Amino acid sequence: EDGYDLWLRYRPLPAQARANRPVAIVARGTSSMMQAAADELSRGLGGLFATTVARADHAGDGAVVLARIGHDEAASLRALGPRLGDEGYVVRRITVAGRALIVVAANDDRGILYGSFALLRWLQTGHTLGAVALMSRPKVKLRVLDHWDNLNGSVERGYAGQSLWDWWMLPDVREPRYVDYARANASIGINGAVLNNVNASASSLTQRYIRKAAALADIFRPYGIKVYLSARFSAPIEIGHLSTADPNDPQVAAWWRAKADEIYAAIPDFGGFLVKASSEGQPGPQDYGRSHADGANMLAAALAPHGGVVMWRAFVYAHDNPEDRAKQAYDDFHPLDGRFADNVLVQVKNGPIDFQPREPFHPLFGAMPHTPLMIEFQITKEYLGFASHLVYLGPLFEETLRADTMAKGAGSTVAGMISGMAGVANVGRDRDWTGSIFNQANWYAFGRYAWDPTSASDAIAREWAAMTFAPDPAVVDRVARMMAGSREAAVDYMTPLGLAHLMGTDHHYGPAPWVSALARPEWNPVYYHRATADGIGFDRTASGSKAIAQYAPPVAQRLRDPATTPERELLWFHHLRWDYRMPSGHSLWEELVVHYDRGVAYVDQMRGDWTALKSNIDSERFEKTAALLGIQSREARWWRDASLAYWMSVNHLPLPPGVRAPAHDLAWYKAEDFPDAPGH
Ligand code: BDP
Repeated sequence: EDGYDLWLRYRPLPAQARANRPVAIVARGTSSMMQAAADELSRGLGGLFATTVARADHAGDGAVVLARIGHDEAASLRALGPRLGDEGYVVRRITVAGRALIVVAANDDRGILYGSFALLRWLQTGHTLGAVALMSRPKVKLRVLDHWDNLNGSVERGYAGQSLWDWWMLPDVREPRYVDYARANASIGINGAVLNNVNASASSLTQRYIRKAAALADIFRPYGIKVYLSARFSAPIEIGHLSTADPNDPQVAAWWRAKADEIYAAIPDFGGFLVKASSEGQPGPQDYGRSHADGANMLAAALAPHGGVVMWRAFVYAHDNPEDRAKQAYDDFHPLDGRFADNVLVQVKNGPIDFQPREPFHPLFGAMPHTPLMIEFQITKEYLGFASHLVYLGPLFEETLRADTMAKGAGSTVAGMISGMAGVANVGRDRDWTGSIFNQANWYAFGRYAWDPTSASDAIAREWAAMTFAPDPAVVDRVARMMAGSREAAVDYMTPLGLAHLMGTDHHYGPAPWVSALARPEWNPVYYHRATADGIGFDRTASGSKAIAQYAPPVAQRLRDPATTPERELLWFHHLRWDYRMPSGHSLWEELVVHYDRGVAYVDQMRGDWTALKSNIDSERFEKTAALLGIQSREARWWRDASLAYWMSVNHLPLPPGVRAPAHDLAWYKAEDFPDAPGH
């Protein structure tokens, strides 16, 4: 097995679980989505029960029936309709006219599609058909993958091969892989895909590329996935031959209206635009002295007649913000609350800097009560060891989503205030899609969290492990245990106690806390850690950048004092002396060392766990994962050693007794280079 089948493997269930066999699949409807659901059940149930489960018109005893709620075999479920809303489903074993049926019902075909996948998941995770009783509806409306794919086939921050989209061959060649991509997304409830990089090329909005995007939209449609495009703000100049892209210029607005009309003529259910503007050198409204709201609303007006939305990113920082990069998004966007059009969502990264192994929640959550917000997570592991390190992101998603902004009193969680969730995709052309088997879990977990942001990461890990390997407790327990602490381990060996942005220049691979000479201050790791002979950390209190004032008063109050700041975020908010006393009794320096060593030890433990699973896992997936864990174990040590060597060169402190010295001197680590690193 090479991992191509993801979590949709449908290998035969153990014999005793195959007792109650489904005999046929009956679809009460002819839409392409209903067909997709029935086909998936036929494939899935056929595989799981090691038999052929054919489509039929008559719902005999033992059939699986797909029906709209209140109709046909789902007539008796009518009362559940209001509880399912859009996209929700119910799967029940009911008796209709003396026949025992499994009914998958929903208000819409999308719900039936999701219910079908839920039924398969139920079986794949070791439950029996006879006991099925499922009901669920998504808590978040927009559940979107953002592909940072370029038109030349490369993927920004992609570590799983080239782009899935073969722009050259599209729209004519419709690879089966596109369908499998859509199936995988539908199985976890993802309902949108932004096809191209946020650092967008205007060409993606030309007629040539619209036709190609339309072909993908046609393939994805039966799976409930809408296509979106990243729009380059200066496209009216580059492909429209106007002299300006000023959002207040009527000609510019007219150009975007015509462009939207053209796109909708080819893709009637086009989702809308994702926009990175006035950010990291991208063109935007600020080039013309206009605000983000002016820019977003102009695009929103073009899409509104067609029902499309604008996902406007709040990832902005500029070189003339000398004080603290972490503050800028809030400073730019908070004053605009309530000024965005109804079909604009402001898309905010989970933390205020940039997808670090750990960040506190972004202060815009809770600060934009009159603006629909989307949260953006990175599924691809740009700052987390690329594709090679085993880092399960469930706990990262969970930590941010459960964070209490206190904006409207206790319980104002991030999860409760989002209208959409975007994940920067980690998929590419690798046979296993994501560069490793365990990276598939991050795609999976993202979808499950987008469906229900109050999910528990451990439950998702267990589900994924059962589907991906086997619903055998011996396998699931061990795999889930490996995953559970893997993100914390990466934080420990890379950026413990609230440190951030210490990675190598450009590629963001490996340790480089010493880098200090890059043109813009906020590109340098030293800007973030501020280590001196006296202490370490970024003072964001009133005596420093005052960034904590961007949080609601009860949160800010807690962050003001290092003693009440969560330890995991300590050096994010405070600059402390190396001999600062930690609750453990250790000095800050000793505590840092403990964390580095803990991270390394966890990786070794994961290796041990994996080795113990050898007889339970097919050889191809076993061997590749084992090799990657070997890389991770070496690189966790490298991170630890390079970091300690550097901190010691700054603080001149000895290592605590009994602690292993770095394998090399600092000069050795500084000389490391990675000409072959993706993204260099
Ligand atoms: C950073 C990436 C960069 C992206 C940028 C973004 O390093 O490649 O373009 O975020 O989100 O994480 O726009």
